[in-house]
Amino acid sequence: MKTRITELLNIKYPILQGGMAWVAESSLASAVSNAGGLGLIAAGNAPAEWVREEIRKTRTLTDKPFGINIMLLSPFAEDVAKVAAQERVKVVTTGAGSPGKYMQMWKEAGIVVMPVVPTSTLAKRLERFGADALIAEGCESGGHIGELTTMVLIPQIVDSVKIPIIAAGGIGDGRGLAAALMLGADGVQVGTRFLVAKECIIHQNYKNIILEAGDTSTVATGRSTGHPVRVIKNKLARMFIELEKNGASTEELEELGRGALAKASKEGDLDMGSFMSGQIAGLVNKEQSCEEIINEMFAEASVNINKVRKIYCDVY
Ligand code: TUI
Repeated sequence: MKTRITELLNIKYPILQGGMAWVAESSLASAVSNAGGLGLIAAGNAPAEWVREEIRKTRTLTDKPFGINIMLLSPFAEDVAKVAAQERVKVVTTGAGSPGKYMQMWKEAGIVVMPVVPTSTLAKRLERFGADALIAEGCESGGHIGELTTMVLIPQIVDSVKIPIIAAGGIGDGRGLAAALMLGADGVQVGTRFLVAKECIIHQNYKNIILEAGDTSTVATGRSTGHPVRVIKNKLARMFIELEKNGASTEELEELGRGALAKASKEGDLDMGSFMSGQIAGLVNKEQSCEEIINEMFAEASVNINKVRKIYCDVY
């Protein structure tokens, strides 16, 4: 397969693994890259030295390109940004903010930079700043989200910039992949489905919660704080929403959320963990290797694209 993304990243399939904090480390990233996609190590809120170690570990596990995802709300974002340049990682993706101030440093280090954007205004700004491609992420995604859905966001961003667009949010199988290509994307980013990958090291309770989820199992919490986060509905999510309804302060809400990602991914704490997940969790119902996931998605997309092509060839 050849798209502007496979060419830019030198990968076999135009698929990226989402930069999932407390989830995406060397095991998952190397497995996705070895399967022909682009694996990512998620820096999340981790210190820069952890990120450096994971980069080095990943290099021992794959000789294929991989990247790191920098969460710009992290207190260590600046240090992680420097580690990316020092280690000369091939690719950096960013989330939860604008990476404008780091762009020059990364470009000078020869890094391919692909920020996540939730609007076409930010897309245009980051294209001007020198982004190589953009990940347009709809609010079907898990974790920190914007306002717009993937269906409306992708074509509008595709029309507003010249650089390639990777679609994210709500893509979990070959149908979603085919749809994203139809909307004008050159590739896709997948998070939720990789949560249940065999090479993903999260607690089995987290995997089970995703495998058992239905279409209405997630909720966006934290709209009142200006940082909405999509999670699986559980005791913590309900407490959070209740507090928000009663006008709790940002500090109070932050206190409740502190450490909750680790409680989900490391301890599998079903009540008090923050199980970030996209709305597509309802169709994620089997554990597979990253290679099986990627091969199945591209085979399924091909069948669906041919089905639609046949209908159109008969008519036009
Ligand atoms: O970043 C994500 N998803 C994430 S980050 C995360 S860790 C976290 N934990 C607790 C609270 C908050 C985060 C979990 N999931 N996705 C990419 C993404 N970026 N979605 C939306 C955005 C975004 C939002 C605003 C990107 C840029 C932006 O810019 C605002 C500005 O500065 O113009």
